[in-house]
Amino acid sequence: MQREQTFVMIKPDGVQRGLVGDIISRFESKGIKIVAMKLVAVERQLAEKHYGVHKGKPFFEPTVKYITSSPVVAMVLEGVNVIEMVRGMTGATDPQKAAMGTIRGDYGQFIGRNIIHASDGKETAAFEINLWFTSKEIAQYSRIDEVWLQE
Ligand code: FUP
Repeated sequence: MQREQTFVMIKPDGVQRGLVGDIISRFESKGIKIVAMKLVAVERQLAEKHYGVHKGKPFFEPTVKYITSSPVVAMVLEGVNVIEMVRGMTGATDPQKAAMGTIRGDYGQFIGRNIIHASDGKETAAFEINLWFTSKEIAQYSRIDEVWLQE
C-alpha cells in the first residue's frame, strides 16, 4: 500500500457555480488528505503546458480559453492509491457519460464545462504537481483520522 499524490483542479465553472466547498468536502469525507491548495488566475502559458499533450487537437484552444477565463482552485491530494481513487470520484471526461455519484456526473452536463481535472496516472501526476506547485507549497502532516481509515 503505497502513498501517492495527485493533482486536482476545480475549473472556472466549478468556482463560478459555487461548487468548491462541495467538491473539497467529498475528498475530505473520503479521508483523502489535502497537502496543497491555492486559487489561481491561470496564465495562458501555464494552461498550454498543462494541456500540452492535446496541442493540435480541435478542443485544445477552447480548453485553454476555458481554464484561463476565470480563477481555478488547484490542489495536491495525498493517500493510498489516490490517483485512481480520485479519477473514480471525478468520473468520465464527458459529464453526459459520467456515472451519477461522480463529481462530473452529479454536477456537469457538457464536456467543455466538466468542472474538474484530476491526474490520470503516476507520470502525469508528477508532471502536473511540479507544474503547478513548488515543493515549499506542499505540506507534510498527519491527519488525526488517519488511524481510523485502515485496519
Ligand atoms: P480528462 O483526463 O478526463 O480531463 O480528459 P482529457 O485529458 O482527455 O481532456 C482534457 C480536457 O479537454 C477535458 F477535460 C475536456 C476537454 N475535451 C474536450 O473538450 N473534448 C474532447 O473530445 C476531449 C477533451
